Amino acid sequence: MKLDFITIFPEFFEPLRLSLIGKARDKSLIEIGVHDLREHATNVHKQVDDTPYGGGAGMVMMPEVWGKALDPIITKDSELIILTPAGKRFDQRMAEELSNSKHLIFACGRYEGIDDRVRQYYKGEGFRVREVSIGDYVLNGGEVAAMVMVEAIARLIPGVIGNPDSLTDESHNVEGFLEYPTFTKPQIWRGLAVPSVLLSGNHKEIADWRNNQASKLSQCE
Ligand code: JCK
Repeated sequence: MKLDFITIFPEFFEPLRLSLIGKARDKSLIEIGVHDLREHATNVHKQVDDTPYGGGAGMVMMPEVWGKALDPIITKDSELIILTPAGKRFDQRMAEELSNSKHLIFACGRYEGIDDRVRQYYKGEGFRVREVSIGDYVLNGGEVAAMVMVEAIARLIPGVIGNPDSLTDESHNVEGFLEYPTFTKPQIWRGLAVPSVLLSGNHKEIADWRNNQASKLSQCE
C-alpha cells in the first residue's frame, strides 16, 4: 500500500518511522510519501491560504495549490481522503475498507480547511474522494487525524502486526469490540491479585470470563 500525505507541516509525519509502521516500511509492506504543500505555492510569499468568500473568521486554503500538489500523485487507484470536522466518522469498519486500497492520499488542511472546489473537482473527474472526521471535537488541522487513521489502517495489512492472532480475535467482533481487562506478572501487585480464573489454565472458563467482562456486555446490563 502507498500512503501519501499532503501538508504544510511535514514534520508531523516523522513518527511514521517508529515502531510497527517503521518496520512495515523497512519490509516494503507500505510506502510513505510526505509532501510539503508550500512547495506548490505560486506567489512570492509562498501563500497557501486566502480570505473566505462570504466573509467570516479565519482563512481558507487556496484550490490552485492543492491542485498542483494532487495532480502528480493521484491515479484511478487512489482514494483521496480529505480530513474535515464535518466528514463521515472514521470507525473500524472504514479502517478495514481502506486497508484493502492500493493508494491512500491524505489531504491535511489547516486554518478553516480547503476550498470545497478541490473535493468537487476530483470527484467530478471520477476519482474516489471522501471527507472524513475522526470524532466530534475540533482539531487545528488534519495531520493528527491522518496519523490516527494510518495507525488503525496499517495494522490491518497482512504482515504489519507481529502476531496476527490478535487481528483474528478483533475481526470476530467488528461490532461488539470485545475488550476485557488484561494482566501480566507479578500475580500480586500492591495488594491487588490477578483474577484466579486466569491462572486456572481452563480455556473454556477463561473465554467465558472474558466474554462476561467485555465492555459492550457490561454496558447492556
Ligand atoms: C481538518 C483545518 C481546523 C477548525 C470549523 C466552522 C467554518 C474547520 C477533524 N475530527 C476532527 N476535528 N477537526 C478535524 C479537522 C480540523 C481541521 C482540518 C480536520 C483542517 N481544520 C478547523 C474549525 C473548523 N469552522 C465554520 C469552519 C476547520 C478531522 N479529521
